[in-house]
Amino acid sequence: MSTVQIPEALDSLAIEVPSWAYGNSGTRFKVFGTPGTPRTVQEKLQDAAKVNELTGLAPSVALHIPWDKVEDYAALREYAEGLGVKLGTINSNTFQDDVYKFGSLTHSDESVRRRAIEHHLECIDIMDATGSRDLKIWLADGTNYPGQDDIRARQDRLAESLSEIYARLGDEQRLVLEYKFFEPAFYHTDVPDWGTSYAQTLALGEKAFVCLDTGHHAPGTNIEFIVAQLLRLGKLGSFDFNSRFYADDDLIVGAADPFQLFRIMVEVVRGGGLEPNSDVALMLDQCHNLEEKIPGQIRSVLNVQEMTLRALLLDRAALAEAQRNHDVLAANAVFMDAFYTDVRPALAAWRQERGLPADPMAAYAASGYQKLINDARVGGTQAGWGA
Ligand code: AOS
Ligand code: ZN
Ligand code: ZN
Repeated sequence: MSTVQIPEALDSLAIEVPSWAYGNSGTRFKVFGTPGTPRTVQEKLQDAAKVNELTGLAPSVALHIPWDKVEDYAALREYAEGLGVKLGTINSNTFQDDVYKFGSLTHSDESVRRRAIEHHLECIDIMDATGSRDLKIWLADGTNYPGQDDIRARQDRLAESLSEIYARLGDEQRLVLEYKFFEPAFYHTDVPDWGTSYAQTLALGEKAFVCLDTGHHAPGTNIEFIVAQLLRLGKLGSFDFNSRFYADDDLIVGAADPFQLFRIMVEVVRGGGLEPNSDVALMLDQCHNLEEKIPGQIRSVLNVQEMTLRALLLDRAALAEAQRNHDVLAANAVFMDAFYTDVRPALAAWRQERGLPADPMAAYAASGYQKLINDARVGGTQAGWGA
């Protein structure tokens, strides 16, 4: 019998899954196709609904426009709700058209900026139909060589473009601006860090927030410090969770460094990020190049759940006392005790109490769903990263 008591706060944990995680993806060297890969956005939603059905953790699905473009978004919303999931964040895309070679919202040519702004306004129209709250903007904008463009003028143009997009948001809608320190641009990126995203979103207003992708920092960056700071400033809007060994690897969250995920969740809890009505949305931004996609997503949401529970179990009173006494080793021991707690048996029991499978990974393997989709989804073009 486990002695771990699960706090109520865990009941409301919700992690949004990305539609693109169910499509084929790879590196610039090769995209390995897998059987059963969705051919349509509806099939991606079916797979996401399976993840939610087995874990109870993933009630919404992020879409990427135009990868998930359909004629009728209200109908897509109904379709998703029929499967028991909601349509979540709408991700804009200004990184794959030739016209954006030298930038999108920051481009020096007014007509290119106009086109990029119009794309975002269209994304907000889609949000109106899907009932989505968040517009997530990640820009590939940047330069490769010093002197290539005026980096300060690009900030001004970014601010101007964003303010036009922001003005179109409804009362209940938000804009989240994601930062990334490099790639595809290699000299400078126009939104490289949380400070830039913070400065830009602060200027926009209170419906604009920062999106923190855990894979978008230089090695060694103390990400939990950024989490603490943004929560303190009331500007942490969302996470794109994934893990990385080198750059923007987009691997399963908690796989490369579970301790880092724990430390991040400790700050999320500390900053009120799990409380009802918190501003913080938890999302995955991952690709499954080698592993099967649906179990890859199940493993991911379970990893977030496990580290969240360990963070909730941190004995904050004992920690505060050790900190007050400047007892460095005692404080660290309290912290590590929470991290080393094996919460898996308690979570298995907790799931069963809620009518969920004790082991969602095993339940998926036994469900026959993979064979069903492998057989059914033949013909047509399989969706991929960008399809
Ligand atoms: C790109 O590196 C970012 O992480 C974005 O969130 C992007 O939109 C996402 O990875 C889907 O391509
Ligand atoms: Zn991301
Ligand atoms: Zn990324």
